[in-house]
Amino acid sequence: MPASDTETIATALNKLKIELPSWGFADTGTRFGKFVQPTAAKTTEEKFADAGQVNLFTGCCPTVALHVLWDVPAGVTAADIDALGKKYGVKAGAINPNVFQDQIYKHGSLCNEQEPVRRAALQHLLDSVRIARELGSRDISLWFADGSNFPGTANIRARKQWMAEGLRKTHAAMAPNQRMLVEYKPFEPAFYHTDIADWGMSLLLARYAGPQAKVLVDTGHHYQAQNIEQIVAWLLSEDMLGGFHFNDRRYADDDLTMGSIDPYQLFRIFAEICFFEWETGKKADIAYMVDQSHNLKNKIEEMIQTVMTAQEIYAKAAILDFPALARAQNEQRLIDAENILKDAFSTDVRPAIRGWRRAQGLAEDPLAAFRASGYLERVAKERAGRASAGSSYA
Ligand code: RM4
Ligand code: MN
Ligand code: MN
Repeated sequence: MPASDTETIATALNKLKIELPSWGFADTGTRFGKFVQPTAAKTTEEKFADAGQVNLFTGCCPTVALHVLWDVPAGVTAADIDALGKKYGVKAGAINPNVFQDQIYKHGSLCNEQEPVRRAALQHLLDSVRIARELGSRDISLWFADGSNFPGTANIRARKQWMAEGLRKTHAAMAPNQRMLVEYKPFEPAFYHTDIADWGMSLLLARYAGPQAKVLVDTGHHYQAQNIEQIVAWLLSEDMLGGFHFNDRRYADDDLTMGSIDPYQLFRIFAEICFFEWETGKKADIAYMVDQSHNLKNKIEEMIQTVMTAQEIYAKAAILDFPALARAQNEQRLIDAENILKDAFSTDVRPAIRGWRRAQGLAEDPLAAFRASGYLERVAKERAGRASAGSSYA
């Protein structure tokens, strides 16, 4: 590998920060049940401790996304969370309100036909904005389970209007340095219509909400064969891409490990981002977050695997020969343009990444180093036999 590529990779990795989901460390399940792990985090403190381990060994995960109901329930203060952040070396990241779990949200939250339910949802969003501000978190990450299961049962236009109003009121409560990220998902839990089903709906709603609202792309929230990198390119060109929830999928919102099914898809997404940055000279202001939760793999090991994959694929995109790519595109040399992508994707960037880790004082192989640390054995004993306190989904 040319020295210039090694340098490009180091520069790229210095910039790449990945936020971990608190719920990825807790026991979660499928619709059919939960397989519990003795080492799973049972409390918010344990989630911070586990996220701290991933950051310790990878050096690039300084923040952890929190779900308000699961991590900051009534009685927990910003000072409590701050103290955990200091103790474990990771700070609170994006704040995720939860307007899908309570019984009142059976028919939706901000889009609910019943005004008192809409009001309760709005109040929770406003509380979440306040919590985020107290924690010094920039991003409020919004995902709504709102939708309907049967044709004719919902007034789709009225619900859109209620959503727009609720988001506008939430936006009005934000401090100037805060952002609202609007996530979309085509189906599940609703299977006939979902109120925010795709990136166009998120984009429109974000624009209604106000200038600090952007779109959040969860890679698993698309129909099969959807060209996700095109969505990324469009949102970048509109300055509307606020963040990602990374995961991989075979069928739908499978939340499998990033890059495990289709690493080339992930590469194409990173390639669009790096291309945008090269062409415009601007740094894309994107929150890179992981949204995964595994009940078969060990959770901390899986997060380390995820972060290592993210770094590897990102490094491949960073070394793309953009001047040559732009020339090939303009001269309509299709095979050459396509091969420029493939050459970068086929490059073994791992030696350069190991070198970057050494220079950072990190272990070359974070997963092996974590396994050798004895952390899992220790927490398995400490956490054995304790039930988790509703700190995640399912
Ligand atoms: C949803 C969506 C949200 C996540 C919840 C738990 O499918 O991806 O981002 O917070 O799951
Ligand atoms: Mn998500
Ligand atoms: Mn999801």
